[in-house]
Amino acid sequence: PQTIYLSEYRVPAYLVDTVDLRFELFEDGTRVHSTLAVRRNPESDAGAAPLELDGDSLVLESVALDGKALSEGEYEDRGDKLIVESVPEQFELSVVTWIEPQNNTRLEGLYKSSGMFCTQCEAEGFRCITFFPDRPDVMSRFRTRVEADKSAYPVLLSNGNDVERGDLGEGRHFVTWEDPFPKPCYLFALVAGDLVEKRDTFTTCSGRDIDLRMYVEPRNAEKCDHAMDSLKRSMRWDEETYGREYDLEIFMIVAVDDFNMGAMENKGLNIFNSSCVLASQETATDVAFQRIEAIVAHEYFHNWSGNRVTCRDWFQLSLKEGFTVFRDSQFSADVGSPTVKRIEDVNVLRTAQFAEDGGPMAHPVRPASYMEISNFYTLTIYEKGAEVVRMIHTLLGPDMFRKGSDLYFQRHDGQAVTTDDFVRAMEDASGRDLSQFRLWYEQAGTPVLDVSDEFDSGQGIYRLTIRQSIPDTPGQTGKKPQHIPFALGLLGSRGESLPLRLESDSQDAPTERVLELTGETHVFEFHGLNECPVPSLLRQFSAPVRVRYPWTREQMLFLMSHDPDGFNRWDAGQRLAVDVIQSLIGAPKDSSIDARLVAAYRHLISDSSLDQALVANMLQLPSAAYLIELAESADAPAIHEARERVLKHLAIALRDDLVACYRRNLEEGDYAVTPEQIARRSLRNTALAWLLQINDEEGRELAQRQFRNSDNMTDRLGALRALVNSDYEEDRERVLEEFYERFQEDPQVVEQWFSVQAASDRAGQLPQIRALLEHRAFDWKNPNKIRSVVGAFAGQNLAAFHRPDGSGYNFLADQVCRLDDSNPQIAARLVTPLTRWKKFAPAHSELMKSALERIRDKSGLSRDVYEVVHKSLA
Ligand code: B3K
Ligand code: ZN
Repeated sequence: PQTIYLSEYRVPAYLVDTVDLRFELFEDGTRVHSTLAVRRNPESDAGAAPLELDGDSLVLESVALDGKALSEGEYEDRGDKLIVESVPEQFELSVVTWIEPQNNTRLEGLYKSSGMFCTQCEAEGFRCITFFPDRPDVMSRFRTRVEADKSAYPVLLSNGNDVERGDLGEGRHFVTWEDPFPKPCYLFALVAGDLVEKRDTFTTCSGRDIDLRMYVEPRNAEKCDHAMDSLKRSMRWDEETYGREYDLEIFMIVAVDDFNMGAMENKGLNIFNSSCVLASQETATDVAFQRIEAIVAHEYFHNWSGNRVTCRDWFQLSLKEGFTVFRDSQFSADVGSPTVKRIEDVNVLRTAQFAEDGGPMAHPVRPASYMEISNFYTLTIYEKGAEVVRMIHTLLGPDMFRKGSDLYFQRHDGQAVTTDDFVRAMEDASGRDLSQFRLWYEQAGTPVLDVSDEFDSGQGIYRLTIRQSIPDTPGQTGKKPQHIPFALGLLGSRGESLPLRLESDSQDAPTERVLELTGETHVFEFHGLNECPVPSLLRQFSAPVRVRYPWTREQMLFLMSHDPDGFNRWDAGQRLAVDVIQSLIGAPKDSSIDARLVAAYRHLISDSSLDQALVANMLQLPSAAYLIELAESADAPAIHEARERVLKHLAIALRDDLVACYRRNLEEGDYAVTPEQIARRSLRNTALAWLLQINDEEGRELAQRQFRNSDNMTDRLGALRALVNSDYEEDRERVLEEFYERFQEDPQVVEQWFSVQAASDRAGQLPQIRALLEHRAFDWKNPNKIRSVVGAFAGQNLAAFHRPDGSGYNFLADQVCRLDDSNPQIAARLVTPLTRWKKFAPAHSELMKSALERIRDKSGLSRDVYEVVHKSLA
């Protein structure tokens, strides 16, 4: 496969002003008629170059130029390109292609999912529909006519407004859609199916009534309310927070079962993975409710950050993704608990994005090259990209940031631009110089901050030294220091916040500051202190960096209960738990566990005056994945064992407190997804999980009762998970069976049922995983099912995946090879755990590497998997 370089970007030689599409949908294939109004790009120096259109898996039926059919000598069909050698300055090109959506298992372009037609065009799926300059800097106005059998496909949708509809005879009908906004073809969408429609309206800030419509299969009609409410909240929030009003008369959401990712922001017609949009109290957990709200918001926010202002090329992907993730996380923080939202985001970032940034696929937020763009929809582009925008927000402050975003939207409305344009708008609006800050887009790798301190009691000066370094990553060495906002506070011995008096300061200094690190080393002196303070570093995780500081356990315990920054309280607790678990890795079985950890957890569990949402998060021990990420040479089974030991130790010591905590959090009114109720459910389910780790009979009874009687999926699944992960083998079998019996008709619930098993070291050993793959509810064509079994096994069931005999690795390699032919995008995603082979102790890493080599040697490897595997082995 070829590598594409940012440095080779050239403006398009031809532009397409309008696109007229006509789809004839049939059961054995689809005929696509396309007419493009093409003209030479005045900004291109390519002159009278041949016209080149992208294509993939198309059967070309005819080509005509200005209404005149071209004969075969007048164009060249190379499969991946249609080339017309000589074209006038301005012309109309008509192309007819034949495609087979019913056989499309890659789920890119036009395909079928449970009987309906749907599309996925980002990044390069439109070329699987018709020949077209498939690049985001070609923006066109689309008119789309969809024709299909009326009884099988009563609903026919595309972008924009429906302008015409009618019957065609022989039981067929058509609808024509017109999208007034020029857009790149990756935002094109088409849906045809037998769907029910849910309607609502939203009145915008300027008083326009927007038609909101959700389209789902009839059996899902009752699972739309939450998404619809989330949509209305998002629309209001974007008006209030960013001054962004919706621009079309209709906004549509469609749910489809077979989808490669979460959802897609097609103009006016968002398409969602069913699991990211459908919810009811009985079938969706709190986590699912929150995820749906966040994804609905994310896709909606793209209407401005992505659609009205789009990307010039795919290297700029984070322009829309990083910014939109930042926007959706602000939204979630505003409608829920800001501290908890920050904790969740940082957990993902530190566990998974840091691992990516330290591994063989590490790349900058704005990559310089790629082979397959689908592989670059990564945690770095999305989450680190969002952190970069968050840092701009921190450096500029909310008001200047808003001025910057206003300027960005106004200046670039209707354009395809770069991350640099975004930063420039922020600079121009605020007057700040972000030239060094731009390195965050160019340099890969997680910066490390080595922090040391000393207290000069004679002068009352606390001296903080911060040294910055950025590790080498593939293809990048000798990096320059970056511009890092570093928020901190200092605490006195009674837990009080001390004034941060930098030398030059007057008397009333603030108790929190954002220091700006720009050089390799900085020394900060804080004056007027009577005692050595306890530093609270990197509050709110103000930058995506690793902080190294020689914390003592006393300091961690102190911050855990005194830091006014909720995020840092949680972080101190995590650090303490990490420290305790790490000290037990490979230690003798009878080595003691620090009693202060137990005392700290007891305090958290029993003091109900604490913020319960924060407590619910503080009780979660650091995940095995995070502990692996922190390790130099990870011994996964030993890490898993040490973590389990600590958990059991805590559960035994706190047994009575856990039962009391469970009972205290039992009562609540009608089910609602509020931070308070989420915290209660989380606390009681954590208590259950812990009690079942120590075979507690009372816990077992509580779990069984909760499993049968709960009125919501959070509690039912919590009880199921606790029982499945216990030693009560008969209970495990029984509840799994009962659960399946009850919910077998609901794919979203069956997915959860699969992943509870696949992620469990009790229910998810290899023979059981193989049995799940044979289960009648499993479907190799459905990405959600694959993720819930194979993905959950390799990503969450670390004990089983990292078995010393390498069987877990080989299993994964087999599944990747199997999927590579049918769905390369999903196959390439599944490889991820193996790409981390260098992180593990030699016995494991050798076996992981040879599993990768087996994948590499498969014949006819897709470009997607090729890139990941070859870069990982390099
Ligand atoms: N923009 C899409 C992701 C498309 C992925 C293509 N492989 C969803 C989103 O980020 O909103
Ligand atoms: Zn997005």
